[in-house]
Amino acid sequence: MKRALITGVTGQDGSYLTEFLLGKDYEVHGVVRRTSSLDRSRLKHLFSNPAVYGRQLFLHYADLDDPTTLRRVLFKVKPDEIYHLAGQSHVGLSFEIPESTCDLTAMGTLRLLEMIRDLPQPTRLFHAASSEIFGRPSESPQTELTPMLPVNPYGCAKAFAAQMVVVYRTAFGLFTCNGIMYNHESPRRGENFVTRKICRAAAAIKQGRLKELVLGDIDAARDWGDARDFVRGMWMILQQPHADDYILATGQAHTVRDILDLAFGTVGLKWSDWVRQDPRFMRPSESAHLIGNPGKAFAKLGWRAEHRFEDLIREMTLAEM
Ligand code: GDR
Repeated sequence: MKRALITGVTGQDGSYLTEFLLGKDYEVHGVVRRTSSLDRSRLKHLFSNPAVYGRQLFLHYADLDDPTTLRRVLFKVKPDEIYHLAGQSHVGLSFEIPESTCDLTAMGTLRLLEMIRDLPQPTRLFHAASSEIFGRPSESPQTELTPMLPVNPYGCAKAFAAQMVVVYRTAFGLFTCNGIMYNHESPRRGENFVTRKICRAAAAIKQGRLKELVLGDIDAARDWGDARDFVRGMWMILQQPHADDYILATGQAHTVRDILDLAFGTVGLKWSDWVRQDPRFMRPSESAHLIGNPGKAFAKLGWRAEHRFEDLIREMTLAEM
């Protein structure tokens, strides 16, 4: 039985990855912050299953900004694979709290790399990097070789962390990999991200619980995929004979307007009757042309995004109903 350790286990990706790895017969260890909210709703169904929790799934308290706690967990668990998903993941918020974003996302990853370097037994690391490292890229779609040009504090933190993952791989020979992941969504997406915010609002307006939806830039375009495809990609990246970096993306761009069309269309409403734009939700600098070329992941891993964007937005809206 392989043993996996997941940071950020209570998040959208952490919860799907936990299910995926349990399905592959892994022993799964999740790291949770003692200070974080007790919202573990995404994993509740597993915690309440005595055949799983405490037998195949375990939780440990540790914190990326408290290295001793994390080191202790690493030495105790001795994971074969580490999936590093934790961090402050909201781009808009990173303009408000740049220092803690960088401390957690950039320095937190470096601290983890330092611990892995000291481990007596070898382990494999997957780091959840982001398309935001490209910011306003010189080419579109982007590949693993496109230069990093982040335009927000979150992107800078991820660029630092992703490059450190490469440094530790090349300088110290560690099995450390980046998944350069484009946006990926699901009914478990956090409520502040635009897909979930829209799907939730469409359902609430339809049911008379909300009067309007206030958004930022509705012409913004992104490469939106399905989180369940992405966690499969994370695992595939760590099963390769050699450590490497891979873009995980659909290769197709949609706009916020497309999400509005699909979500409000699902509940039989015209979004323009209910949506208002407000500078409050506009970002001081907006990333652009973020479309990923997943060709390497397909050629080397056999990975591709299987879910369709249209089905995903409909599913997310119906889940809110
Ligand atoms: P993003 O996701 O910043 O791409 O980062 P988000 O859903 O927040 O924004 C997507 C696009 O929608 C525009 N937008 C709004 N966004 C939010 N959150 N709220 C609004 O009201 C709104 N109106 C318009 C944004 O400006 C943007 O263009 C996500 C995160 O998961 C990161 O952690 C991850 O690294 C990247 O995707 C890839």
